[in-house]
Amino acid sequence: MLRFTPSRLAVAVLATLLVPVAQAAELRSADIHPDDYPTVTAVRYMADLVKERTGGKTTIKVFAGSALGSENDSLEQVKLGALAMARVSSAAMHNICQTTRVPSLPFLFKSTDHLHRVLDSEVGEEILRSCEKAGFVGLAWYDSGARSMYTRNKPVQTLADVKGLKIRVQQSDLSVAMVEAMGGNATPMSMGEVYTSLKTGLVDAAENNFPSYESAHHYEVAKFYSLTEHTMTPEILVYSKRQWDKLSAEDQKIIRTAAKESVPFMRKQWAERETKSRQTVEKGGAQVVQPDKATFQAAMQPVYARFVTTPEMKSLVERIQAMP
Ligand code: GTR
Repeated sequence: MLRFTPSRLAVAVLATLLVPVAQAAELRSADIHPDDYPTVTAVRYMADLVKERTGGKTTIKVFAGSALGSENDSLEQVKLGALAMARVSSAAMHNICQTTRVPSLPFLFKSTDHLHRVLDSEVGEEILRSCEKAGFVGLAWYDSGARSMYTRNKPVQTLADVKGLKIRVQQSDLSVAMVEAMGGNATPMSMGEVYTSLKTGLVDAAENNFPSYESAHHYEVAKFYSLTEHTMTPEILVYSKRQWDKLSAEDQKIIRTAAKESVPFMRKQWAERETKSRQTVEKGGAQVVQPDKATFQAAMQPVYARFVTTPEMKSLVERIQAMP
């Protein structure tokens, strides 16, 4: 009679099937910016912390330079759970998770310090948490400075100069409303289309911070940068709720903590990059103009009436305005 004697190999195979082995996971994160941009270096910094703290078990690979598509494409993938993370402008979340509109409201923050205090406070956390029901775990806010208007043909010195200009804006109702309140014709499109649109004259103007104006080469085709500083829309790092719910509590904690720890790193990089980018664009021929900001601010007031409508939004705005 044949007797089955398990070989050593069979025992080993059986053991691996029965003993739960910690699975190595490579998470993917998307960013439209190039490798050296502070949002990208910050997520890579976070990735190093996660790798170290999980003993190499969990790694995060950052796909920079729009390798995974536009911000809207990435958010769709994150929502479906096909992509773990995306670093996007919070404007890309405006129509998905309405409270993210709050920190983009025009002329809301008194200073960069005020912005940091708000984003680091319970208000910032509340807004991040509010996106979970839409399928996004908000991990952190990153800096994005202030956005200002830049034009191809003539500098914007006063509000009257904006009238009738075709201006590219981010794909958000609030971004459209802000430019319309200034008297411009808003043309929403993704960041990847802006350079060509400015170059060919499809639009007359766009608006962004110095680092994006520089790294996307917009300054080469729209030379007048007017310091309207009308919004301080921050960047946001979101994680797929679908994927999040599959993580162990320990991994969730490691990822959350590492994301938070990447914030001071990012802020330092950001401050340096803002200065450097301004120098680069000025050397490259851009003219920086100081407009009459008060008229811009006054023109934006109707935007509050239209977008700050729910008790939740009103309370967030009041708490921000009351913060030193
Ligand atoms: C940049 C931001 C990007 C992108 C871009 C835009 O400041 O970092 O994520 O949203 O603006 O204007 O589309």
